[in-house]
Amino acid sequence: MKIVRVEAVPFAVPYAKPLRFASGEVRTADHVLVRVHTDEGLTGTAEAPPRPYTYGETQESIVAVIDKIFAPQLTGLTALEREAVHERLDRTVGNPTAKAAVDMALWDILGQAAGMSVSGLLGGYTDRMRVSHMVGFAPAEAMVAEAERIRDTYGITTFKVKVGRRPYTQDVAACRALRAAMPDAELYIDGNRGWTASESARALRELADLGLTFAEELCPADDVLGRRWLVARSPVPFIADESATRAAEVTRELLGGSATAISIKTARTGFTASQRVLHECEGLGVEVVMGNQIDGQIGTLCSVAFGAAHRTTARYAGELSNFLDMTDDLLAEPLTITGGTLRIREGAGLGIQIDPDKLARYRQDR
Ligand code: MUC
Ligand code: MG
Repeated sequence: MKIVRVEAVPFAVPYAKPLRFASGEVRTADHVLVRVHTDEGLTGTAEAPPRPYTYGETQESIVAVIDKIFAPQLTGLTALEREAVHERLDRTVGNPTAKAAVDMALWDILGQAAGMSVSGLLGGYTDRMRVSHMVGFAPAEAMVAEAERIRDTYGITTFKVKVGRRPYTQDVAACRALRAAMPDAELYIDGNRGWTASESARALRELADLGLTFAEELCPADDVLGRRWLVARSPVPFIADESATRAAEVTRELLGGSATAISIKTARTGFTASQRVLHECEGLGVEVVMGNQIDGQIGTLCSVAFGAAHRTTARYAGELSNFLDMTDDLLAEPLTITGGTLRIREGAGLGIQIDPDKLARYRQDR
């Protein structure tokens, strides 16, 4: 299981409609396919989504850090030596999605070598997750229409509503319209740091009767005292997402009173570090949600493999549906969401089969 090659292939798939949120927007899935090859002919596969507004990574930087730094560091180690792999990856600061994709590709190799599913190796709790859909910025009527279409087509009844616009009253109106249209839906909000602490507090007060499940990153964690003030007043668990991208940040945000729940994203912590974050949260009695890094189908398969593997991550609906906004993907067999749930792939490893024609069509390096 010796690593002989680490491949980073940039590809670009257009979105059918852009996804907009307070910190940015996505029009093209300009991701990087990461493949780790072994001397025995096994190939582990994952994807890294560049999110410059969240981590500073770009498609070019992900390819460069893998080609120039990670690939030479990892070649010669085996897929079983994950601690040694991470020791080497950690010599480079940042670059979370590049590191996470390498980690997940290594787990894919381990699963294939063992003839077992990665989800089973991670914990094997269940074979599916309920799905939560993220509704991006649009006029309130369009947000309602989108949520109703997703509910009617896929049976999804949990929605994360993007907020953080100014004035905050337009987001309050959108949330009220969604609640009026879907009295039984689970709704929560994500501000991507768009509001100040006091705007967030006013919005939460005006949304108090809607029965929201969570509030996420409404104001910046860097506004340290304002954020603590807000979190102390939040009527629902306050999720740290982009402010808690690794275990040490999770510790800081929780102990500092800047969050009371955590979004776990395999796109940034892979499987190895996501388990560390999960176990930390379980030990502290802090709720977690499986988040979405606006993943394609490969990333979504990774998220559901992890989320379904553990009791705590399977408790709430996972954010697993944003690939629906993309016009196409690389998987030979596309993912399907039915009855509001997404299943893990059967078989050894992660079950990722790339369609070579699609890869040839969408890759950006040839
Ligand atoms: C989310 O949960 O915030 C948008 C920006 C990002 O970093 O992730 C997405 C979704
Ligand atoms: Mg978020």
